[in-house]
Amino acid sequence: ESGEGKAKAERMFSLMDGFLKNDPISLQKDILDHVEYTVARSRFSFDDFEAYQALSHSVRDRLIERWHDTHAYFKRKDPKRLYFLSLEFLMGRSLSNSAINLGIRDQYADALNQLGFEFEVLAEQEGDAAQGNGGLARFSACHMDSLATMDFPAWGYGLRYQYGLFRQVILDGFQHEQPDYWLNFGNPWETERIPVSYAVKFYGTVEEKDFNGGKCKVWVPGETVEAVAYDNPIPGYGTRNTINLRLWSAKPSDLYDMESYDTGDYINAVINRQKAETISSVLYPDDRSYQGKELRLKQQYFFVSASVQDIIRRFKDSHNDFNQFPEKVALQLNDTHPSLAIPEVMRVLVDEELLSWKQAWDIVCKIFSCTTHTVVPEGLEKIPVDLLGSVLPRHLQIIFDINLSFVEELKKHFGLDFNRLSRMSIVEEGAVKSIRMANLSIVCCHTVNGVSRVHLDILKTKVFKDFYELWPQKFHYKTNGVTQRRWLVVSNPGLCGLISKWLGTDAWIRDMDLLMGLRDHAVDAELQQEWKMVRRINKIRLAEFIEAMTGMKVSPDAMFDVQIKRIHEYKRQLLNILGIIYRYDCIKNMKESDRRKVVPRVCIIGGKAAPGYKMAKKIIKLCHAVGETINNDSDIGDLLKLVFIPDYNVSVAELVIPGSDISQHISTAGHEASGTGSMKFLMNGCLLLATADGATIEIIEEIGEDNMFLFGAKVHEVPKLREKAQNHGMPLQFARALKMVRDGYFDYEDYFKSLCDSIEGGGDFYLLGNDFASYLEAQQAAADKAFVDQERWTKMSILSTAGSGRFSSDRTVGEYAHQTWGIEPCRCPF
Ligand code: CBF
Repeated sequence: ESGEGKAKAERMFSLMDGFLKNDPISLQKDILDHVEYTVARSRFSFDDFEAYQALSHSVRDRLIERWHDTHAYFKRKDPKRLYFLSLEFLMGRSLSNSAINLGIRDQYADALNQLGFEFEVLAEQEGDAAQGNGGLARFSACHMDSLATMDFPAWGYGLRYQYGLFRQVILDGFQHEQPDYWLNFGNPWETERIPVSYAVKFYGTVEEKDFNGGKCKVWVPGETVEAVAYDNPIPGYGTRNTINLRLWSAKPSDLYDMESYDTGDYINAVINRQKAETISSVLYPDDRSYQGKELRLKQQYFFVSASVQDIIRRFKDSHNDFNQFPEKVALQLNDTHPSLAIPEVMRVLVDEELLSWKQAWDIVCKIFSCTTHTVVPEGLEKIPVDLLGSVLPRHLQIIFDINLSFVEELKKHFGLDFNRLSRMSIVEEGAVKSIRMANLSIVCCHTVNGVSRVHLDILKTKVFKDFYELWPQKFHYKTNGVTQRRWLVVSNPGLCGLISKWLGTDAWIRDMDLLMGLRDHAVDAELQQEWKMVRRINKIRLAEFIEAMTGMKVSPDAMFDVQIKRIHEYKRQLLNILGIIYRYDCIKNMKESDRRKVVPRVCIIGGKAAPGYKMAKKIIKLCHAVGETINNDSDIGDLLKLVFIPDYNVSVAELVIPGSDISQHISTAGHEASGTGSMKFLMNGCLLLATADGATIEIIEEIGEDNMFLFGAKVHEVPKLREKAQNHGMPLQFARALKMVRDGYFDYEDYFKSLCDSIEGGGDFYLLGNDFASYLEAQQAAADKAFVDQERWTKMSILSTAGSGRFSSDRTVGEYAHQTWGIEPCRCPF
């Protein structure tokens, strides 16, 4: 600092009280000030929601302090930064997580108590930030938490949707979707940065201009939209580092389009300009296919363009040589959704920064890496050339140019193998000529990561086989992980306390490998007793929640058997429901003496179906229809219950997972890229009933087959079994359960006909029939039997938690940082 600057800074600092204080009186004063001045309610009269708002603002103030310090420090140290680009971030609630990561949750709880409020009750007031669909979006959220905790200099970039993932409302057992206008009640965590805004261009034409004795391309846009930054601080745990998640919101641009004003229709001109806002209005609710939608394309480019402008602006603030760019910048693409960042960086470097194509290309090849979350080629995104050419004409040219050089390279490698060339080309010829976004990413990224070991095998041998043969060194995997801060510390404080007590430290919150220490105590009677107690309290809490949500009373003595995740045919909720029908039928036909031996079960299913996914919606209805019959059958009583939890989201998961005894991860082998739900259950000491798919294969290695209930076909067996399924009948038990659905035992037989048809008659693509017998075996012979022996069950539960350390996102992020991004921690010293 210059002398003058230093003096000014000192004076500013002397005017402040220093950092905000965290003693109970200061916290109370702070909360009351926010009640009075931010929420604008009298400090003598405010309700829980207003108290929540004030409390969040008070927490946010502390986040902002750390956020500023962190960014000033990063600026000073100028480390290589990671920019994590994702179209989806499923953050859930922030209050508890932030207060815990700041290390002042208990201080706040005390302060609130003295004001007559309870921290937990206020935390319940917060709505979920549901800016994403499922696994891929939670991946982004967990990574942000780990990046901050591990002091990595990172930024997240995404889109600030006005409507997050739809709310699921169940009427007469059918799913209905309602918009989630999550901003209706304000969002205290974000800060609008009006000065941080960029013009994002669309449509128009590309013109050639003379430049420096040659030609250059100039994009003359047809529409300009303003991207305004909204910053969301992400605090690390056990560190002052607080990084930023910057989400872009679309606003009409000041660069108004003269043509609309020339019409003289002022009102319509203004209304048209207002339509710009629709770009960031709604999240696409399908987590698998979004082919060829103009709005989707605009969303992708909008957030990518604003982010790239922001990144380049930050780089240029302290550097003037683009050769240094790869030393300072790593860009991570979360799936192919942000891959337009590649032609965008090329465009900015070549057209605006006037670098040569070769210079720009060298930079691009060094800075981009991506993670793919897909298992099947059909899941890969394609954009019709006509659409791309109309919305982003200059980008289409750039992609064609990249492809031209790429195809030349291919010819050198493989000769004129036209089949291979056409499979690998970025441009897909065919009825609808399209750009293959995955091919674009692979060509330009230095590293492509899968999300589990078996996922990488599938990428190498199937999905990206051709590319793997060309560039084996590009393909890697980093098995997914989840953050223990949210999935244990926030959601299961009872178990956390117990773990820390028995390990003699809470250092595991930053170093999950320490959980292995629990293995030494797995059969200790005292720990077993305490473990059971904590788990029972969580089950009682879950039972209360179920009653509040569905009106159904369930007994915490029963085994809670849970499957919560997106509804998909490959995730096989239908297998679960058919298993329940089979169990119901068995109980119904049992003698009284046998009934007494039945382990009572509460089967809990929850999840959303994409609004246009008919089969998934039928599965939801079937679950309700079967539940209706079973739950009202007086022959069955408490021996079996089936509950559907509506509107499954992050905060519902936080409540359900700690109260589960067993959880199902039963996808057809080879279909789940990783699966992360299993990891959350595992940490919480819930036993897994699973197929050997995705990351479960690595979980088995970590905790051993004896500590879970494994069943079903293996990945390598699936193709053969599929052929067999075409020609063979179904096992009897399976056929019987299915027949009950077909024959109308649960009513709605016409509605369920196509569901039954999808598995009968040789079309059982997901191998439900094939796996049914071993599924029942795992449920009855293994799980029921183990549950009766509570000592053994508790040992398995403790060993599950003990073996979950490897599935922390801290491990995943550490691997990405060292092997892919080349970034180092940069810990703010204050
Ligand atoms: O990698 C995170 C998760 O992503 C998905 O949810 C996805 O959106 N493609 C996969 O289906 C999961 O297997 C994976 O764990």
